[in-house]
Amino acid sequence: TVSRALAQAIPKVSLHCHLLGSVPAATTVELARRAGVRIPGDPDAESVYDSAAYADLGQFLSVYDLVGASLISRDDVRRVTYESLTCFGSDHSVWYREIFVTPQPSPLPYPQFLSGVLDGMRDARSDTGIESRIVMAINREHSVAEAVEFVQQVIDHRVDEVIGIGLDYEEVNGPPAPFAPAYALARRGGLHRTAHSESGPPSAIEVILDELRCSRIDHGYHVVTDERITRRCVQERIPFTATPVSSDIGRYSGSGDGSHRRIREMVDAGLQVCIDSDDPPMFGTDPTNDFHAVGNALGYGLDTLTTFTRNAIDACWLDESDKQSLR
Ligand code: ES4
Ligand code: ZN
Repeated sequence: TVSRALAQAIPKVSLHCHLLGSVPAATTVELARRAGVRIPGDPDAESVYDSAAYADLGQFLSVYDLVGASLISRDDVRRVTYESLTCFGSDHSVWYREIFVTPQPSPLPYPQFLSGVLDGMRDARSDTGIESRIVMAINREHSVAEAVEFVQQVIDHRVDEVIGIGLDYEEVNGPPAPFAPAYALARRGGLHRTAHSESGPPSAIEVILDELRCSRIDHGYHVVTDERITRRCVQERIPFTATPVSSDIGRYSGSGDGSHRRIREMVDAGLQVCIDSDDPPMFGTDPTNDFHAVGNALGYGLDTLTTFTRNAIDACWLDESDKQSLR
């Protein structure tokens, strides 16, 4: 185990944090009020992200959507991007981050939302040195046609900072296979690909690898329940982005150590595990806290915790030449 101070000092590369899930509570309250968006319970900054109140993933996602609906100007988007990135860079030793961006709940047109994110990235980089890229994420609860349209929009407005796509929102409402056309379009457009698989069967992981042609898996804890698929993922060095705190609170609640236990099994199996914090303020966590929590729960010291960072460097989508500067 390591102290919180040491967990904080460990250099980190963040591959699994959502922009809309990274807005500080006080900012959400301010922007929602200004936008005329009502968050249930008429909350203040102390209660807006009361994670105990998320009965299930759907309830969490409805608050998450209201955060997005509160971003009504390009500067709102710039601000939340900036606040989240500077916090990661200054307070949690995150040197590089690939941000999941879902512009769908915001009323802003895609190009304006994108330019707000780019502004925030540029300002955060010049103030704290943090590097970042964008992973545009499909809402799997919406139609495949909308997903294809979204990926086409990403390609039409392509900038160097947008390096890939993801598949977000509730897996039971949007299994991966039907999204193959959207993923094929992204692949032809030169975009990297990942997808969430947190609750699904192990077979969903093979669909994500073989039909969506993804190079990593978000969560994927259930991989260890299938020996053959586990062996395959070890052999192919498939990266898994685990989020210990959010997965315990959000989906394994009751068991207390559900995701941690799975993470140990994944590490012991020789899988390439990365650690991240998903939606930090919404789940009362941050990158330091997730490293600290997993270290504490599983008895990992500096050696294993830095391996998580090394895995994330290997797994990230920077060009080899840019990756060298992180190694
Ligand atoms: C999400 Cl499935 C899921 N889990 C956590 N945060 C999210 N944001 C969007 N989809
Ligand atoms: Zn996630």
